[in-house]
Amino acid sequence: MSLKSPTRRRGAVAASVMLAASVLSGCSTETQDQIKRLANPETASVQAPAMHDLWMWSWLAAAITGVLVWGLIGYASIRFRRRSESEIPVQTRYNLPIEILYTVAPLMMVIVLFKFTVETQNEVLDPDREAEEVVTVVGQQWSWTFNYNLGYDDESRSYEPEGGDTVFDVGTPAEPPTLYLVKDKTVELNLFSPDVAHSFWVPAFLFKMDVIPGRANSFTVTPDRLGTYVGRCAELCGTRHSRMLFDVKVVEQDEYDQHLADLADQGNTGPALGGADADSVPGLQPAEQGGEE
Ligand SMILES: [Cu+2]
Repeated sequence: MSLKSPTRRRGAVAASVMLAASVLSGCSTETQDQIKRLANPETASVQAPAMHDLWMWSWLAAAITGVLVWGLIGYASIRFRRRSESEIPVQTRYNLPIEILYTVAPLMMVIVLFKFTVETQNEVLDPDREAEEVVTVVGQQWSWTFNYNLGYDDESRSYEPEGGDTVFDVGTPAEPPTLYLVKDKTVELNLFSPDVAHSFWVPAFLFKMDVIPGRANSFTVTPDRLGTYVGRCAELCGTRHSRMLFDVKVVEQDEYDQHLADLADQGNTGPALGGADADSVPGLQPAEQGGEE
């Protein structure tokens, strides 16, 4: 029996349908939801959906472009294939309309993607968004220090207490720290590094920003879902980069206040810009505070 017999073919189709069904039904609801979001985690901030939409529409645009290109490749290779040994198909070169299309079409796509990316970026990084809490995040080799009520003063170019006494929490590679944030409250996160470049990344916020020595990066975010989320360093920063993990705990206001009070009780008061075992680079400390060296 040849492979092309109808029975064989029907058998093959039935087998692949069953395989697809069993593979898909084997996925948990969580995995299926994640497939629907094209691998994005469930968002946990007010700003995240804008980035999620950009992600989904970009994939849709890429998929349409892909299908169109694959279709044209298939069509061209069948319609214009070489039909005999003696004759070579028509060779098209220097066709001006086609050359212009090749140049203009990708340019248009890049312009459209650029427009939507800039619009999303402006919305997410809106510098006029008012923050109600302020935290200075220190990324140090190889963990994080969270300074609550510590802001950055542009004029004096230094970190100053803001909105209360500064308390901090230091993590180590063995004991990753937890960043507490209040649900529905916009927080300003100032990013400081005493050593090398790190990157502050919370996947559930669909956001990361580099932590660069000598540069005062900052952004605001409004967590909108209670829960604990993973965070990590997204910049290869040395031997134990992979251990540079932390948790983000989005809580109600009273639990946040209690956490800050607990840190004060433990004696974790005042700014800590060096981290527990950071090798600070001289000259990168803001004026007066110096950090721990
Ligand atoms: Cu790092």
